[in-house]
Amino acid sequence: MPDADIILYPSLLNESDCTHFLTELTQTVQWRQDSITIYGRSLPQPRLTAWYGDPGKSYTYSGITMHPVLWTPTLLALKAKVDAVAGVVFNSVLLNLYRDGNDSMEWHSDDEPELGLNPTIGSLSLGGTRRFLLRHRFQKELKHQLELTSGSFLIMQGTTQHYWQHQVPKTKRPVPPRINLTFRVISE
Ligand SMILES: O=C(O)CCC(=O)C(=O)O
Ligand SMILES: [Mn+2]
Repeated sequence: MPDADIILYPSLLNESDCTHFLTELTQTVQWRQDSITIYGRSLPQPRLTAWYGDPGKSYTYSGITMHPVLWTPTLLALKAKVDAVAGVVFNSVLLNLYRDGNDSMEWHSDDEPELGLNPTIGSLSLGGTRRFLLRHRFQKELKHQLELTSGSFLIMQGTTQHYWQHQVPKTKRPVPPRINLTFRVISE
């Protein structure tokens, strides 16, 4: 993929770890459903979200500012694992819970100013497999898709967010719940 730097580890976590973390995070994370304003209309986001991290590492996207809940031991254990693989000390994580195929995430880039230039995003998936689509922002014919299976870990780094957008589309196939954790570095 031109203008991108993407690495996929198909199975960072084994199946029993995935089952364990999926159950625990589903039950213990402080999930919320924020509303976003699209064309002047306020609509609930089609998924549940949560923002955890170091104190003071707030994050604003689509007009929503999220203040971090402090790390739990479970999230710190997952962070230690992904830090080591990505070679980055992440200081925050956005969690998304896709309850079924009707939950989704729209086209976007992770390019908020607080992520800095050329951010490294570490994306860990648990539960149902979902399709992850990528499209080039300026060369419309350039497209790519990945299946993010349970236990997979996707790193997007370098210029990826400048040139590419990504999404998790809705699906009519029956899919089990999925949690995705995108670890990030919020700069001061
Ligand atoms: O659920 C995913 O795989 C993608 C999540 C994502 O793009 C994000 O949180 O910014
Ligand atoms: Mn994203």
